[in-house]
Amino acid sequence: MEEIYKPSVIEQAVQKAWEDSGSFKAVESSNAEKFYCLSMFPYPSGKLHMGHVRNYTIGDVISRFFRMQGKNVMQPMGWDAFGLPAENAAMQHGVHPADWTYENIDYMRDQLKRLGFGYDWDRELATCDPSYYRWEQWFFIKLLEKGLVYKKTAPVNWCPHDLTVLANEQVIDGGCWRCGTHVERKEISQWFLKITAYADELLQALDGLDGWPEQVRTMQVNWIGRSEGVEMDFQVAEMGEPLRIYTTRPDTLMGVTYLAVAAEHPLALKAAHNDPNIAAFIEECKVMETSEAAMETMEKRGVDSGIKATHPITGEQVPVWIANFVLMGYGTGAVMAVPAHDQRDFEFAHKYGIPLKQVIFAKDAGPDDISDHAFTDKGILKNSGEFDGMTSQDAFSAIAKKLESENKGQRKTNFRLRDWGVSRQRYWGAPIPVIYCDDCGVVPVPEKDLPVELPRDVVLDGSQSPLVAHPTFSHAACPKCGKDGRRETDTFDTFMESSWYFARFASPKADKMLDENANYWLPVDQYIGGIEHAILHLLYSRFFNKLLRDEGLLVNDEPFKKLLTQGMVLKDGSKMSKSKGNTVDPQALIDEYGADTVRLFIMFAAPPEQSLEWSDSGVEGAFRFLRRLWKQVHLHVTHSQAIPALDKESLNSDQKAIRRQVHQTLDKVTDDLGRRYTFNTAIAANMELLNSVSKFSDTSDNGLAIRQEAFEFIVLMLAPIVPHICQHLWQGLGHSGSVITEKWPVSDPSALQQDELEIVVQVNGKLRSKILVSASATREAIEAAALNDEHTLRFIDNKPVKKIIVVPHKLVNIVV
Ligand code: HQ5
Ligand code: ZN
Repeated sequence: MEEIYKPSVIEQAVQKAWEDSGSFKAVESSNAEKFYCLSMFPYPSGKLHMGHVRNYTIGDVISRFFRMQGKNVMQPMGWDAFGLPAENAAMQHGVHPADWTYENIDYMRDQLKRLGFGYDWDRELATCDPSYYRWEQWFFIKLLEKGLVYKKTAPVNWCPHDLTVLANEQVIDGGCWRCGTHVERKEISQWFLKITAYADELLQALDGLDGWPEQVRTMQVNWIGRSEGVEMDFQVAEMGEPLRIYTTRPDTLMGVTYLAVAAEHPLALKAAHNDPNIAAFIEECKVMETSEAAMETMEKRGVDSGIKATHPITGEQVPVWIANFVLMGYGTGAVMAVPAHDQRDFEFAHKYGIPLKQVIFAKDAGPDDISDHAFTDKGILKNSGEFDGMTSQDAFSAIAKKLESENKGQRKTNFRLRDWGVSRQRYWGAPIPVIYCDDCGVVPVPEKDLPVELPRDVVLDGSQSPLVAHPTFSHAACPKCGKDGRRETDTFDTFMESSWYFARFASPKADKMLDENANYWLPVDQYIGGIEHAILHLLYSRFFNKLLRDEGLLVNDEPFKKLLTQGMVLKDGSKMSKSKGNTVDPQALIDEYGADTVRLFIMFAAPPEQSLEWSDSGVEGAFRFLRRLWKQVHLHVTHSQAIPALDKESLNSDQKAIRRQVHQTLDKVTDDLGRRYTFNTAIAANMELLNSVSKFSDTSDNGLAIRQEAFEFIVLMLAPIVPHICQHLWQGLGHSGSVITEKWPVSDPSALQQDELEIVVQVNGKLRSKILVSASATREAIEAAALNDEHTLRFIDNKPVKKIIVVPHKLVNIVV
């Protein structure tokens, strides 16, 4: 064993040995329990960020720990390779998105290998590979045939100058990111996946996900947003159809003073016919962002349509307004407005001088004044005719019942969740596999013609969609009748690819979407990733898992048994990011200190779910610890030729004490790594143990044997975290095999046994002394020992003892 710790030399040697022996190749086996550990796969954006390093180190530590515990572990890695960044890079640097992507993949793959992550690289996949997305296209067609996919018009952000659709992040202060032209709202026909058909199951099943953080489950509950309400019709004389609205507050129905409809609503278009002001307002509404965030914060504006609707209970005529905050694609495109009891309606009514009618009052004379804001609590009804005096809750039922009996409405459960729009008018994505025919309509591409490959020869200049502009891509014969048809030029949202990659990793080479190995490995036992995916990715994956199940490809209901959401990596208190210029490049640190130091620092600096503040001195400290560990082991092995066997029967109390610490530490670390995932305290315990062992200078046979055991345990316990150095130390300690194939040690009960216990002595409830008593001492013996203790006696001060309370193994309280 070398005297000096040289990480760059040993790490590469260990990595080569792993690679040569296929150490992390996972095979299906019936002997050991499987353990599928997955970290969220990266966008190949260029190089690894420290956040990736944190995410992937956590996954690797868990994988290596469970492997040592005897599990059949599978840990894969791949690339979430489609998406906008590749197109942007192409435009900025004149490089093809495919080349950019694959170059990044090569670089980042090297970085991951250099960090020593134990991936089964035979399972690697890139979602931009046609052999991957062909199955996504195949599955989409299955869903289309089942009616779980449909087309409808939906608004997009449109740049009238560049003639292109913009993603929400390409709209900056309402303007196009490239040319600054004011972005318009445009309705275009797009593909949707019917996730709402699974809304109930997606909600119910959250209860069973007890391995998920409560916070994530709550976020999904809110996102799905199940509500109980009433759907009802307001008759409109001018229109062929009544206005249908939905409310979760039917108790406020008697307080309705207007209705509001979307600018695209047929009623609005009708009103615009004879009123140029209305027509102008509708035009203005087209020039508007559509993101939920933008809708929330924009100025609420509207115009009176001049049309009246009939209140379903009072028969009153209420005005119908056209408003920019009502969207056609959302619900029915019409809402009832109760300005006295809804803040948005309140502000709108004030702005346009629409009257308010208060119908809900605080139950017990609480504040219900509506002079400067709406009263949104539930309460008691007044000004509500036959419903006066009812509670909001009773009024809900009474009003619903009345509407139902008069055929004007009914109770309805609604979901906030919308169907998932998967069309993107972009180049770098998986083509949507359908062909449009004038005679046959929408025709799916036949299975034998899959994949529909993305053409390479495109012009990316930011204007138009490259696939629309492509000379041949959109020309395709109708698969049904053979006539000239038009190929779909939209591509899939990249969340489509990340919604099933976890399953493909389990059958990566199958000549179908998934084979039986998917059911061997799934569900993922431990999933690790950022909280930013708490809603969309994790919901879409759960949805896809259910779709795959219902297609007969999977048996499980849920994809991820346990979820760990790691915290952010911060520098100087804020998130490390390029734009803030506060990033730390992992590569430079790996080069300087080695992978083990980076891994150790990142696992030591904070518990995994909390944010981690970067610290250069912390990195230094991690390196120094590894150097100290190396030195201590080196010292030990150079001073002991043959290690004598431990004679447990003849240990003195110092030897017993240090051995007890070794085995106690093992129990603690086992719990920290395998159950609590508090890697930081596991490391701290090993640091303390190393300190004690360094001070333990006993050179007797038993002393040497104890030190050998202690070092072996430390090396085994740290192996999941710093595997390279541990591999070398393991060999240094005299073992020929590889530490990754070692079994996790088990503590020796006799080592844990304690002969003497420290007991706290209180006098009148105040801590006054500590005494050592035999672990098997009787109550009487403990009392006697306490009354003999000189500190205790000083505080008793010859006063008569009234009572002695003994809490076994813990304390004695003497009352005087
Ligand atoms: C982090 C950072 C950067 C990253 N491809 C998607 C993705 O988020 C994942 C798909 C399953 C939808 C974490 C991030 C995520 C993982 C990969 N990370 N800090 N890719 N600065 O490359 O913590 O939370 O952006 O779990 O690394 O991130 S990614
Ligand atoms: Zn046809």
